[in-house]
Amino acid sequence: MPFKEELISEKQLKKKTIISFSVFIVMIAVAVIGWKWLNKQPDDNGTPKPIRKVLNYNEGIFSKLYSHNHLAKTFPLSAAVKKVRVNGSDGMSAGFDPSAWKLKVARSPGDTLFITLDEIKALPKTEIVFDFKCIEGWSQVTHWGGVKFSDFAKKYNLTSQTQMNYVGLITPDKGYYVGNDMPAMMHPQTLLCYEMNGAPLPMNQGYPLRLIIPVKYGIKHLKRIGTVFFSNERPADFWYERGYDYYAGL
Ligand SMILES: Nc1nc2c(c(=O)[nH]1)N[C@H]1C(S)=C(S)[C@@H](COP(=O)(O)O)O[C@H]1N2
Ligand SMILES: [Mo]
Repeated sequence: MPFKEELISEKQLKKKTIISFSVFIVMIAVAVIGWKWLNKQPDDNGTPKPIRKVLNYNEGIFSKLYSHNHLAKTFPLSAAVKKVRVNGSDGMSAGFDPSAWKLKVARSPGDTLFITLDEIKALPKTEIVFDFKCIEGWSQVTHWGGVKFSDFAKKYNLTSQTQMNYVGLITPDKGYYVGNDMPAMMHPQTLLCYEMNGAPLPMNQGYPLRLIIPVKYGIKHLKRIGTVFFSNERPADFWYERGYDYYAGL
């Protein structure tokens, strides 16, 4: 078919230009008004309410999609880096006395266990090499050792506690705290971890005990656990209060 050139008069061209430009201006105005509106909305844990609604909706989809039979990918020992990055030191204040440390487990009101590191080390040890992912955009294949939280729960008869919806973890100085859903805590790769690269956890990596929860982003891997408690409501969460997603699943 021969190419038929469409001739547009100068007048038509002008009209088209005006229309395009007006559409552009209207779009900018909508964006500006929308942005202003969003910023005037009430805050829900560090995020305007409409955005929090979207986050909660996404969370619902992901928590249904990822049954906790799904395992994080693991790697051979040789893939683990020797120089492990240190990220975040909230709740790791200098006054900490490791010799006095015991893990505090609040089973129920008036029923609190205090467990020593040696008692935790006496439980069956599990090791994992996986890709540790931080929400800031970096990841690193790292090697950890400790006791599965599920084995720990069995040993200390936390049967009714593990039927609750959440586990809260708090540093001894209360400066960092997270809440994790029970399926993620009872996941077979979730560890109360006391070793990194086959050696005791370094101080800045959470000595004596940290959480390793490979189905979640780094923010949920609380370093230096002081207290563990159980709840049906969401425990307070440091980064949730600063606008991040509560679930932070992978
Ligand atoms: N107590 C405590 N735990 C923490 C943090 C923190 O600031 N304080 N930061 C978290 C974040 S954002 C990440 S990515 C990981 C980093 O663990 P690493 O320092 O062993 O690499 O720890 C998590 N656990
Ligand atoms: Mo992180």
